[in-house]
Amino acid sequence: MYTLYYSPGTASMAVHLALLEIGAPHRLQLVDFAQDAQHGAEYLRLNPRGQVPTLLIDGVPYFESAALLMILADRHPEARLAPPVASAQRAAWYQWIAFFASSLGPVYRQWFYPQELGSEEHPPIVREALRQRIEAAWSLVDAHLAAHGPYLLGPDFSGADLLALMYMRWSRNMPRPVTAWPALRNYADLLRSRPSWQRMYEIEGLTEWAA
Ligand SMILES: N[C@@H](CCC(=O)N[C@@H](CS)C(=O)NCC(=O)O)C(=O)O
Repeated sequence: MYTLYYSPGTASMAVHLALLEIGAPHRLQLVDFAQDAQHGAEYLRLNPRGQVPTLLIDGVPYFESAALLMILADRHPEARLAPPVASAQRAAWYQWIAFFASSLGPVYRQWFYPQELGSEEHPPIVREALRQRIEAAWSLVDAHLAAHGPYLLGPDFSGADLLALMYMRWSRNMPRPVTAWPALRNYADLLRSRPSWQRMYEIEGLTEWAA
């Protein structure tokens, strides 16, 4: 049994999707951002970063969405969220997960949390720099998908696509949402037609960017 500490539409989404794809029994525990519950003493004992997601596995808490996705893929090989270890596909799987976690995750964080860079609102020069970095990352993914899609690993869906989908959704109110890139648009539509996406929307109570 797993317990996922989550908040709707946030970085817990990729892990929630993975649990649904796997069909693994799990319990959801809302971390109420409106109450600043992520910074409460009880939650900080589980996740000293004060962020979601946290996943309890056999009572032990782990954090970082990309890591949680990889852990779940390893624990449930029958769900085929990860290609076989040491295969060329597995190498590409690591590459894309690391790419999203390192090239997009932190930059999105800076975009959405300007106070962590020292101001309530980004000065235009900082906002522009972040915008360019986010769009450069998406341009790279778009070119890859146009040449080698429809999924990150080509013909086969994998857990890396769940991480990509979460980050794609976060672009919806940005100057250039991912749906403005042709291959990314098709990719988003393909992934949003999965039952796990629709189920996750119902459970988390989301409406925007449903499909
Ligand atoms: N690198 C982390 C980022 C987690 C993160 O930034 N979570 C945000 C929601 S998307 C959060 O918990 N925000 C609340 C806060 O920082 O107070 C991951 O991928 O798990």
